[in-house]
Amino acid sequence: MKLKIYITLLISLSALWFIPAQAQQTMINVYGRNLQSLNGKWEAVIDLYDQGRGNKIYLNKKPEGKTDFYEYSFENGLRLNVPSDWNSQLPELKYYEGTIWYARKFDAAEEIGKRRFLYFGAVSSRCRIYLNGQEIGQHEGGFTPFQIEVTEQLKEKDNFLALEVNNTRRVESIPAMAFDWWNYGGITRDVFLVSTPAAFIEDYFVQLDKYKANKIDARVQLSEKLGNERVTIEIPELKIKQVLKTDDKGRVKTSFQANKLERWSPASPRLYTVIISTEQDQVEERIGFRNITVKGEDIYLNGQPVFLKSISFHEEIPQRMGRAFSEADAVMLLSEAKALGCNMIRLAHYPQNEHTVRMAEKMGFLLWEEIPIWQGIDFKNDNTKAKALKMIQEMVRRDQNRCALGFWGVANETQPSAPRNAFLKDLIASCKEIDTTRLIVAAFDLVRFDSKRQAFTMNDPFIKELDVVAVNKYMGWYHQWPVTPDKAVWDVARGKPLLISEFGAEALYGKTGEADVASSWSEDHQATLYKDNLKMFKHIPNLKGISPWVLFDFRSPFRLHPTHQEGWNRKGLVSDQGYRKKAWYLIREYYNRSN
Ligand code: GCB
Repeated sequence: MKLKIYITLLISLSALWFIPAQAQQTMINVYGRNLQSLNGKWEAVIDLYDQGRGNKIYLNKKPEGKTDFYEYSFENGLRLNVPSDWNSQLPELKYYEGTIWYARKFDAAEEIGKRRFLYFGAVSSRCRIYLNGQEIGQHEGGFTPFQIEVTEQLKEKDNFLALEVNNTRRVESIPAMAFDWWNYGGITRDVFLVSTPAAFIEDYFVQLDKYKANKIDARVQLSEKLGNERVTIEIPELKIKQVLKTDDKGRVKTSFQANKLERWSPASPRLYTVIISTEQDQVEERIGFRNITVKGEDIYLNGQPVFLKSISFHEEIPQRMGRAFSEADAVMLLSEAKALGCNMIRLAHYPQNEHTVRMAEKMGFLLWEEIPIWQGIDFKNDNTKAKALKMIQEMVRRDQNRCALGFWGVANETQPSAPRNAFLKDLIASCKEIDTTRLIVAAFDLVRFDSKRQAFTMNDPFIKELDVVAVNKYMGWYHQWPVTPDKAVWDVARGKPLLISEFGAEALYGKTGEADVASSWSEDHQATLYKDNLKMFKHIPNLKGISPWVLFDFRSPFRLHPTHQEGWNRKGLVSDQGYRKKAWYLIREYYNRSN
C-alpha cells in the first residue's frame, strides 16, 4: 500500500517536472522591488520556419566530439536591443512575422533565503521561456506583463536564458488578423530578475473610496497564506500609519480616514509616498487619490463635472519608427499632449508600458486604458475569451493603484451579437473582480444618421452595461455630411455621458490643397474637417469629452497609398517627423477655451 502511494507520488512529481509552468500572477509594483536589469544586447536567431524548438536551440550546445555539430549558434550572429521591437532594428525585419529566438547569459549572486523571479514587461506577442535548458513558462498577449519564479533553476554564474518569441497574427488571438497599427514583434519592454523574501507582498490596492473625499480603502495580499502576520500601511505626509494582522489567507483589508488629503487632478497631480511593509518585506511607491464617478449624463472628478480633453497615441516613436519603451519616450509622447492642452489620454489600443502610465499620472493626465479587442475578434471562441479575461486582469492588476486611470476600455468597434455581448459582459465581470472603482467604457462605430428623424442615433443593446459610452465617428472622412455640421442633431446614448473617442482625417504634413477635397490629403482639408466637427460637437447634448484621432502619424500596413501614406496612417495632428499640422492648433485653441 505504502509502495503504491510512493510510486503514484513519484509519477505525479515527474509528470509535473515535464509540464512547463504557465506564467504566474505578477507581483504588483515591480519597479519598487529589488531588481537586476536584464535589458541590453541579446543574441538573436531568426527562425522563419520554426526549426529552433525541434533542434533544442535553447540547450545552446557546442560541438565536443569530432562528429558533433549543431545547426545553430547564438554566438557571433545577430544582436538585438532589449527592450525594443525587432522590426526597427534591421531592414529585413521591418515586415517580419514569425519566430525569433533571443538569448543572453547572466550571473545572479546567491541570496540566501530569497526567491527570484524573471519579470517581462511585455513580449510581443507570444513566447516560451527557457532557463538553463529547461522550458519554464509560456505567455500570450503582447501588451501585458508576466513573471516566472526561477528560485530553483537559477545558478550563481552563467545562466542561459532563451526566449522563443513569435508575432504571427492568428484568428484566435487578441488582436486578431488585421489591425490598424504595426505588428511589432520582440521583447518590447523591460526585463528584470526580481528578488523577494520567502513570503513577500504580492499585491496591494490603495485608493480613495469611490465616493468619499477622505476615506482610503486598502487591501494587501501576501504571497503565502500566512495568518497573523503584521502588515503596516504608511503615508508619512498624511501622518497615517495602519498596523494590521493578516487573516488565514495572508490578507488584510481596511479603510481609514485621511483628513488632510489633497486629491489628485490633472491641474494638480499630487502624489503621496505610500509604504507597505511586513516583517520581511517592504515596498513603496507614489500614489495619488481621487474620486471619479458618473451621475446622469455627467462625469465627476473629485465631485466636479469634468469635460475630457483627450488625445490618443500608439506606443510608438514615429521618428524612430519603432515601439516606445523608456521613460524618455514617455516624456516625449506626453509632452506633446500637454502642449495641446489635454487632461486625458486614451492609450490606443492596448495597455502601454508602465513608464507611460506612471509619467502620465505625474504630469496630470487621466487615462483610458483598453485591451486590444479591436474589430475582427473571434467572439465565439472560448479560447479567445479565456485569453481576453486573463489579459484584462493583467492590465487592471498592473495599474490598479494609478489614480490617473479613470477608465477601463473593454472594446473598440465591435458589432452587436449574442456571442459578443456575452464575451464583453464576462470581460467586465473579470475586470470588476479586481477593481470596481473605475468607469467602464467601450468605443462603438455604430452611429448612423436617421433621415426620418433627421438625427444621429445608435442602436447597440450593450451600452446599458457601460458607465460611459464612446463613439468613433469620422464625419467628413469615412462618412459624408447628411446635413451641415451646425444642423447635426445627436440623440445617442442619452442618459449617459458620451465621448467622441475618435474623429479625424488624413493629411500629409506640409501638403497644401483644396480644403473641401478629401483626396487632396492636405493639411487644409484636415483643418476644415476639424472645424466642422467642432461645430457639430456643440449640438451633442450629452457630450462629455472628445479624443481626436490621433496625436502622431503612425505606421500601419493598412495604409496602401504609395505617395500620401507609404505605410503610415496620416491622421496625426503631428507628423512622423514631429511637426505640428494646422489642425493641431485648432484643437489647442478649443482645449484652451473649454476650461
Ligand atoms: C478607427 C480605429 C482606429 C483606426 C482609425 C482610422 O476607427 O479605431 O484604430 O486607426 O479608425 O484611422 O481609420
